[in-house]
Amino acid sequence: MHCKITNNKIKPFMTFGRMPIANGFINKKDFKKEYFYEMSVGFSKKISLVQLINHPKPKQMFNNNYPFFTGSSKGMILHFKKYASWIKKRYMSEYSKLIEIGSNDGTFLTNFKNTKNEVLGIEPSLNVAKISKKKGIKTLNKFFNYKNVKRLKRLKSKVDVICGANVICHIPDLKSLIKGIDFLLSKKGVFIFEEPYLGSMYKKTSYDQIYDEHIYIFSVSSVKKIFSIYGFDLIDVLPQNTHGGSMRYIVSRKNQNKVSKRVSHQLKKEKLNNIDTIKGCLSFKKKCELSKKNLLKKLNLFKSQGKTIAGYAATSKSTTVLNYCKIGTEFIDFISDTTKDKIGKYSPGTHIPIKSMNFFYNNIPDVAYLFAWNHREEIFKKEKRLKNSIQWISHVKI
Ligand code: JHZ
Repeated sequence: MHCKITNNKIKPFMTFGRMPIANGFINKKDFKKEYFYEMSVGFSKKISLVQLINHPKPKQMFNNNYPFFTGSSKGMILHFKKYASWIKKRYMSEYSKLIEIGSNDGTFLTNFKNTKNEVLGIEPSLNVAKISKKKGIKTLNKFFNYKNVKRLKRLKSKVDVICGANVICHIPDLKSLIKGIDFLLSKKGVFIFEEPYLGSMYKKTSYDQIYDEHIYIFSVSSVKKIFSIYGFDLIDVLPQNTHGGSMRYIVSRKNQNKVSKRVSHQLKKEKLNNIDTIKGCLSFKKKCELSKKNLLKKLNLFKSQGKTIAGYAATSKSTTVLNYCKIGTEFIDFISDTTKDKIGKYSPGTHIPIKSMNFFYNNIPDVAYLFAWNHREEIFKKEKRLKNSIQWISHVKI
């Protein structure tokens, strides 16, 4: 077991058992050929990085029927609008060039319409890339890696901003990603990305951030160490509320931009909370085991009281909760979701039927498991009418 970046030995610290593809919502006829792998996590001491030990190949996950659309949350649409205007103000001028890695349905890049900026989205899943193209956004349907990027000769050393959100942790070969960034980025250019934050995951015991697509759970310590190997500085960090607690990282070529005090401040905080050592991993493992025990106790109690339970939002994260805790239709009758591509299918591994939101409103359960706990404000606002008549639960505090 070796670190995907340093090739040093890594310390496995927890297994979640047999896992299917997190976004592999499945038709009944395909149950028998469902793919599983052992989902374990390890810690690379040299770069303080939490990473998956085994995972499916990127093409198994980011295929032409990828069922996650960034625009499925109003809160995220607003977040990306603000993110875009922050980037424009801080790092761009009238004619700057920008590339987004994993541009999905174009939710972020649409904010650059009606500007003179040259923007390009790079997105491997054809179905979502098509939506972005329909919005008039220039989109390259490819994985962002050095092999594909070096073909963009016209943009060599010309791009002022390369960015991504909830996507860099999806890329197993970070070396190739950074080589691609090195090829495209201008001398003073910046690479900005935001991802679920290890510190928030530890704090909330939100172990459902770990699934096949999330190969790495980054922290300020790990990002600083990874990029310094390749001649880049971590110049700023900004905590975000999105996805249950994320961190925005800003990286640039060595000694080209001033390093903000926020970096050393966050590093100190991480040291204090054992986020940069195996100690943090081991206490997280204990908290996960306790969380699983408590959740099963709670669900068994509801069932003994004859209560009905349904899931709200068939998130990728729910695949980890359901498979790790072994929760199937004996507990949860159905999960309702707004995504057309998921409705009518079954949850990966545990085969709970995925239904529409109308089905939920016509079959109001006694208890709703909020799998999209990260969107709770948006959802509770929308479900005001049901907020107090249903008992809402989750494995994290909601
Ligand atoms: P949401 C995905 O994770 C996958 P998921 C990915 N790997 C990642 O990193 C994050 O996003 C960013 C439904 N929903 O955003 C729609 C409702 O039904 O927590 C979607 O199916 N009603 C790229 O899947 C799902 O939730 C609602 O009101 O864990 C999206 O869940 C809302 C707001 C969402 O991401």
